[in-house]
Amino acid sequence: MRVVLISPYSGIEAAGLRSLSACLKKAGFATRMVFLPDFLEAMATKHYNARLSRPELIEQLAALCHDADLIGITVMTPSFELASWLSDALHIVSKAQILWGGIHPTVSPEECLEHADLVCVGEGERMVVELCQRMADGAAYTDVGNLGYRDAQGAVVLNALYPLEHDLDQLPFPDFDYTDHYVLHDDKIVPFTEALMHYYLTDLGSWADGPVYGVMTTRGCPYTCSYCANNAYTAIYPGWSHIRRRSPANVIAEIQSVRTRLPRISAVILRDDTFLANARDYIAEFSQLYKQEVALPFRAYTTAQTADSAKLEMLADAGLCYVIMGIQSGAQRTKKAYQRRASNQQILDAARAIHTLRAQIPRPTYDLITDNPYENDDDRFETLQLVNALPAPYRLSLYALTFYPGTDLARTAKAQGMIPTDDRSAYRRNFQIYRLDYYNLALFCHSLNLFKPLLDLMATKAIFRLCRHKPLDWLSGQALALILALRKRKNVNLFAKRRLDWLGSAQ
Ligand code: B12
Ligand code: SF4
Repeated sequence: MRVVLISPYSGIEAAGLRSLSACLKKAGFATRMVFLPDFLEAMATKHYNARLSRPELIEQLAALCHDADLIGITVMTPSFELASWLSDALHIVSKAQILWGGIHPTVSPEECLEHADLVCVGEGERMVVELCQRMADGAAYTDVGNLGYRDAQGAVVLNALYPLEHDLDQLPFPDFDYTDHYVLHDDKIVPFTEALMHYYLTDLGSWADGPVYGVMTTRGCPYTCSYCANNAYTAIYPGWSHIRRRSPANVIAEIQSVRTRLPRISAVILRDDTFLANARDYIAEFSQLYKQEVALPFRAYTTAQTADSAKLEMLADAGLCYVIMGIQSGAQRTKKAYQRRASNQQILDAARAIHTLRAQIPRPTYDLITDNPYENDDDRFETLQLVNALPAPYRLSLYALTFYPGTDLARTAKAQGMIPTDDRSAYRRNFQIYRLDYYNLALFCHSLNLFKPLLDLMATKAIFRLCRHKPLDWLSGQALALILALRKRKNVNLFAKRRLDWLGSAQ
C-alpha cells in the first residue's frame, strides 16, 4: 500500500498533512510527500492559482504517483482550484483513489467530491490510518469515520465523525524526515535536501535570521470570530472551543527532534491561534523547559484578552521576541459583527503590556482586517484612532476581509445580499492584497512608524474626511502602490540573498 501526500500550499509547513504521514508511517505504511510551494503567493504579491495549467507539473507528479494506491491532498479554500486541476489530471494518469482533507473539504465536502473520490471531514489522523488499513486488507471502507464519498447513485454520503483527538501527546511528531519528500523548485519537482528544507523554511520577516520551525502546541480556540474557520469547526465539533493542549515536554521534544534533522533552524513559531490563552502555570512550565532545552528566539500569537503581563514576562525571559496580536477592528459596530469582544481599552492595555517588554519584543505586529464592505468612514475612522493610540514601534498586518465558506460571516453576508449566494471570491483571493486608498495608506504609514506628528495629522477627522474624496483618495492609493512596490523589491532582494545563503546560486 503506497500513499502519496501532496501539499499545494505556498509554504512547506503543512503540519496537518505531515501529521498524517507520521501516523501512517507509525502504522507501517510507506508515504511519499510532495510540496508545491510558491514564494510569490507567500509574499502576497499575487492571488492564488497562478500555477494552474502547467502540463510538465502533472508529468512529474504522475511519475511520483505511479505506484500509489491512495493520493491525499490537503486543501484550504484558496487551494481549491489548484487541487481540482491536479486531481482531474491525476485521475487520467493514475488508478489511485484521490482523498482530500483540510479545512475546505471540511466545510464544503460536496463540491470537493466533484474532483476527489473521497474526502475527510475534520481531523484526519485516525481516519486515514483506518482507511489505509482497510484498503491494504482489501476490505470495505465506506463506513470509516470522517469519510465522505459519493454512493453508486451519486449521492453524497458523510459518515459520523470520530471524537476529537484529546491526548495530543499520543500523536507522532509531524513528518519532517524528508527522505522520499519532494518539492517543486525552479519549475521541477526534486527530492528535498537539507539545503532545500532550510531554504523553504526561512522566514521572510526580519525577526529571525534563518530557517524557522512552526509548531502547533494546541488545537481549538475559545473564541468564535465570525470570519474565522474556528467558527466553522465549532459548528461541526461542539467541543472545539475547549483548547486541547500538548504537554510542554512533548512540544519541546518535537522541536528538538526536528533540529537534529535540520540543524540550522534558528527560530521557532508557536503557530497556535492564541498561545497566550494557556493558563499561567502551563506557560511557566513551558517557558522554563524551552529556555533550558531549546533557547532559540520564538514568536507567538495572542488576543488582547490573553496578553497578560505575567505570561508575557515569563515567555520573554524564555526567548519570546515577536508577538502578533489580533485587533481586527477598533469600530464597535464591526467588532460586534465579527463577534470580537475585546474593548479598545483592553486592546490598548494589552499593547502597553507588550510595549513594556520592548527590550525583548522590540516590534510587535497587530493584525487588522480592512476592506470590509459593511464599514463606513465613521467605522474606519474609529479604527484609525485606535491604531494612532498604540504605543510605537509596531507593525500592522492588513488583511482584506474575505468571506470564507462555512463561517457565520459568509452565511450572514449571503442572507443579506452583501455577497452573491454562490460567492467564490475566497477561492482565489490572497487576503494580504488590499485596496489602494487613503484609509489603507494611513494604516500602512502607521505600520512604518513614521514621524508621529505626521501620523497624528493623518488621523485627524478633517484630513481623513478630505482625503477620502475621490482625487485625494486615488492619489493616496497611488502613493500606497509605490510603497508596496518598494516593499516587494526589498522582499525579492531578501529572497535572492536567502537563496544565495542556502543554495549558493543567485535567482
Ligand atoms: C499555520 C497556518 C498557516 C501557515 C502554514 C500553512 C500550512 N498548513 O502549511 C501559513 C502562514 C503559510 C498559512 C497561510 C495561509 N493561511 Co493559514 N493557517 C494556519 C493555521 C494557523 C494552522 C494550520 C495547522 O497547521 N493546523 C494544525 C493541523 C494539525 O490541522 P489541519 O491543517 O487542519 O489538518 C488536520 C485536518 O484538517 C486534516 N487534514 C488536513 N489535510 C489533510 C489531507 C488529507 C488527505 C486528509 C485525509 C486530512 C487532512 O487532518 C489534519 C490532522 O488532523 C490555520 C488555523 C488552524 N488552527 O488550523 C490557518 C488557516 C488554515 N489558514 C487560513 C488561511 C486563509 C490562509 C491563507 C489563505 C491566508 C492568505 N494569505 O490569504 C494562506 C494560504 C496559504 C496557501 N494557500 O498556501 C485559514 C483557512 C480558511 C479556509 N477556508 O481556507 C485558516 C483555517 C485560518 C483561519 N482561522 O481561518 N497558514
Ligand atoms: S481568536 Fe483568532 S483563531 Fe480564534 S476564532 Fe478569533 S480569529 Fe479565529
